Amino acid sequence: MSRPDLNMYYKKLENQHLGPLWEVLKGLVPNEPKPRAQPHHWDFAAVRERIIEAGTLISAEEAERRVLVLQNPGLPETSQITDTLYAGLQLILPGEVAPAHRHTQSALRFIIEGSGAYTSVDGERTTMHPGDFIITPSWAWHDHGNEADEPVIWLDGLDVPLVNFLRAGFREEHENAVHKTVRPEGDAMARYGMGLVPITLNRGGLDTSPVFNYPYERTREALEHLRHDEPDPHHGHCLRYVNPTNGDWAIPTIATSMRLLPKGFHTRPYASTDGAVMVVVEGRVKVKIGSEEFLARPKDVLALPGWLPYELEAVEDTVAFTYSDRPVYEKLGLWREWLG
Ligand code: 1HN
Repeated sequence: MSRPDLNMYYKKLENQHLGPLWEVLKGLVPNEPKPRAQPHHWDFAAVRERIIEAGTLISAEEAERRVLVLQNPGLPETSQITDTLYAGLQLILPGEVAPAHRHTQSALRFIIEGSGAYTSVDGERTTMHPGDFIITPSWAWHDHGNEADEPVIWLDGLDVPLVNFLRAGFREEHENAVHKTVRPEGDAMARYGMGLVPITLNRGGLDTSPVFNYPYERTREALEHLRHDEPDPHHGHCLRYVNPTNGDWAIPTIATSMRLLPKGFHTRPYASTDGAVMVVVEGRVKVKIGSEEFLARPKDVLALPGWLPYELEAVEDTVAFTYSDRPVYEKLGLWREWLG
């Protein structure tokens, strides 16, 4: 039905920077979340070719960070893997340095391939191994380097879309490409990662876990011990990475966890308001997200949009890492889950 009177009225409103709520109300306040992100699977073997090719075209120093962004097909040109998260795959070749900078966005590195590169966080280095979960806290100086003899590839996960939405992004370049080492490797682990913390630590703890490398070897061992339990019907054997100073998630804006799914185990359908990114570490797993199905292998990455039910079926014993922005939803009273 054409309403010339209304259309003329809307023109007048527009000129005065006004708008009729009744035209947009249902979109502003949906019955339930409608993520723009789509379920997606990145096959690592295919992506790896493009990453190695990038290594022949641009240096880490020139690129500042040599990264291929995982772009969700439902969110073109946003550099987003879900509606609120960023993901990219970074390559550093032997002898290269990715120069020191800092920003208010929090970052995680999940090591995919290669050993012996390091990342330095506020002057302490940690050596990377596949499966390690490494943290760069908000506003911490960080640079990466590869003093080993093989390429190293990791997944970067950041809260970039969220920080940009909040207009809270700040960055600085360090005057030196490589931050000077001020503490020996292992210092943070010794102080905070052994079930002990300094007696002088404030009881409220620290926002971000001071343990900035959670080595895969230890995570894998912990999961192995859970095998004699019944797996949780929705999560399998799943452990969350914890900030030892306050018991909260290791990063204040990003939840991280690692799960073991025994061969043949099939999770019940599960959905939650937070969007998530999954990386397969070991095994082979059928992943059903909404109405789409993928077969995922080690190093493959999956985008799990929020509020879309997913199921996992382990074809072999499977280990998978997941990160999401659940802590933000929780802190804002917006976290909901659906157990199918
Ligand atoms: C960043 O600082 C790194 O430090 C990687 O390695 C990816 C993506 C967006 C913004 C900052 C890094 C990034 C990033």
